[in-house]
Amino acid sequence: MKTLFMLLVVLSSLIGRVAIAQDKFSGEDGYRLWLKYDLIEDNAQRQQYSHTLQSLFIAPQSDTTRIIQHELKIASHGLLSQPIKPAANAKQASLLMLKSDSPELKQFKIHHDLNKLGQEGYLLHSTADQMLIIANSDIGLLYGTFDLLRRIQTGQSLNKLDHIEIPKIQLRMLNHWDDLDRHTERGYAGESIFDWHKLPDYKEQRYYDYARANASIGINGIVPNNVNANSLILTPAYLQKVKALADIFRPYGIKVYLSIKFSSPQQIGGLDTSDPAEQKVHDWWQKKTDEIYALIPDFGGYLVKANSEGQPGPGDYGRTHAEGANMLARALKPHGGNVLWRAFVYAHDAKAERSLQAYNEFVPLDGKFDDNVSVQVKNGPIDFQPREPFSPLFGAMPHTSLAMEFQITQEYLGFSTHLAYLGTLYEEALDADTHTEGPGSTVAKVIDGSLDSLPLTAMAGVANIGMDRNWTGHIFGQANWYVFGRLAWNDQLSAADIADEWIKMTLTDDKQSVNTIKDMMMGSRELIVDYMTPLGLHHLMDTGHHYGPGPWVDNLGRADWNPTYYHRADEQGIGLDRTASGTNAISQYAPYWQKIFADPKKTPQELLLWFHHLSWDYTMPSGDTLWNELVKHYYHGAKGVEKMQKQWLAIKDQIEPNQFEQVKMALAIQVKEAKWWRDACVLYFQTFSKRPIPEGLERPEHSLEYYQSLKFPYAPGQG
Ligand code: GCV
Repeated sequence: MKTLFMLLVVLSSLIGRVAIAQDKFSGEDGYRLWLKYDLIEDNAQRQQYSHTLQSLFIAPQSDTTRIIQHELKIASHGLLSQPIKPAANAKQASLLMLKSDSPELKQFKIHHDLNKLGQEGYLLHSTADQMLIIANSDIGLLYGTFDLLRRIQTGQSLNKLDHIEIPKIQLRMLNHWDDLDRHTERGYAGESIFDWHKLPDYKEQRYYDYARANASIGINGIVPNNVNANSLILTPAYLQKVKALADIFRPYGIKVYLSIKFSSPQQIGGLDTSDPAEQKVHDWWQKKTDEIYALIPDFGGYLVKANSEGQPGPGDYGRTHAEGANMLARALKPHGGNVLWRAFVYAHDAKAERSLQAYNEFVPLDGKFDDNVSVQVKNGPIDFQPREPFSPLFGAMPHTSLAMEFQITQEYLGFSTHLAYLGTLYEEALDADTHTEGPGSTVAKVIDGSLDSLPLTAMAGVANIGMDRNWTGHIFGQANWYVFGRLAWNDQLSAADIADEWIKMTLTDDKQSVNTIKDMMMGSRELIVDYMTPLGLHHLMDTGHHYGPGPWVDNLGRADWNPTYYHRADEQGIGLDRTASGTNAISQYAPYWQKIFADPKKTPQELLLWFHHLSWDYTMPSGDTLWNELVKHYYHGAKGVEKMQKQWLAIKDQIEPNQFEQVKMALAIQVKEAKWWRDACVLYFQTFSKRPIPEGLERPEHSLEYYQSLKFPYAPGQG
């Protein structure tokens, strides 16, 4: 009897555990991203849309129109719980997808010049009882479909629509820093989604889902392999694998590009040089490029990291970046391909302070690049820090197409456990006014070509995508993928509006919760700036993996790898003097900014220590000393994360349990790590300032030695 009782106890506890396990992992796990299409619960709202999605006229059939039909089918089923039927003819359809040369279009009064839609634009036009999506291509129709569905998902009216959308930027690309062994450099969401070993035969469902998600936000190019490239990618076996991906992505409007190693002619081609001045090197690239196009007729082109962080490049032969880029561009030109040549360079032997180097190398080459080359520039002059001023290259090369490179993966912003909505960072960078051609010469205008009307426009985002079930590690990481795509399509959209869309499609449509989440998102990046690198500080992270604080690191092989190089804290004060009395980096900006950045009183407070070395007692606009203000920023950041945590916990009932739990767990980590950053940095800087932590602020939990002793040999994403 006793044994039976014990057995029952064990059994029931096991069942209990299973139940708990199921609870925790059941429900929405984030895989569906922003394309959930859950039933619209409000009857009136549902009815408004059910007329539009009653019957569809679309002709003729192609892989892309089949994708459109499928998308509308699942959306209609999910959002409205109704099938969308095929209409016998255009007159009877509630929703029409028409190419601009369709005979059916004649019965409608369209007052737009449809030519200007180009190959990707579309027109959404509603009449009293029909909705039209008009485009010059199937891809335009696909983009129009996702726009319509977004309007429905976010509860917008479809009445009297007459709305044209044309992407402002031609190449809207994700750059994956994924290695061929599936390790992802600076990736925090699991292994690479590209399973090179099983390609080309095994085509994961994830590839299609990934393509669909990208198409829904207008991304039209992907680079599946790391810029620290492996030359194997250009061997015949790997090109077959690349072809398999390109075939999957094509109907979604996505072209594949490849990161190439500049020394490939030697590494896989048997040549004794990769010198771009040698004809045999040109010939090798031409042959290789022709081979790629024979397999992938719409291949996008090459992305190149050259003479940077140990990568080979034209500089190895005394040639310029332009000579290297143009050699590749000429091989691609007959096929319509492009070169994205990265400006992230800091030479091994350069004496100049690091933030100056890209400008020094590239500005003299302005106008020397072929018209199918775009120089891809990181948003700031150092390296994707929580805050940087805009790179001085923007606006300084009016005769060269410049592409924007943003980082979506959070290498320097807490990996995948810190909630950081990057929409505000991207917006700040795009809206920055370079003043190079007078007021209004914004970075956005430089890269979308409207300032200098250049032939090629591009925006690239370093992807945060991996095999994690929710794609990005953090549910809110999805918002960064989303906002990148939306801004690449239209750099004038606002980060707040995009957040609004994303929240409604991904998390909840409860008004109050939407506002709470938006508030969290919009302030999140600034909190990270505060608890990691306030007032213009930068590059304070630990070595190699870049996880956690390491402002004390001063022993690395190159001076400019050390955080001490950037903060320059000493007994007198803190900050890097980039004015004329220091490195004179301000001279690379337009005179308008030079005047501002030269004077600490005029420099925006958030960039103060980027440009100036100031005394600990320097009086800040608040009247407080620099030391006190610095410490207060650190505390403000950490406190703000606790507030976010409370905000999230308060909306539990409005969020799907699994999504809720994921974010809750991540926020708990973020609260801990924000304090870690705060305490480690404040204690370290205090060794120089020798001033107390202001009254009323809690004391750090551990000693500086403790923080300095922490080691993380297996932190993810290392280079
Ligand atoms: C792909 C930083 C990162 C590297 C990255 C490099 C780059 O240095 O830490 O991992 O390499 O930028 O953008 O090329």
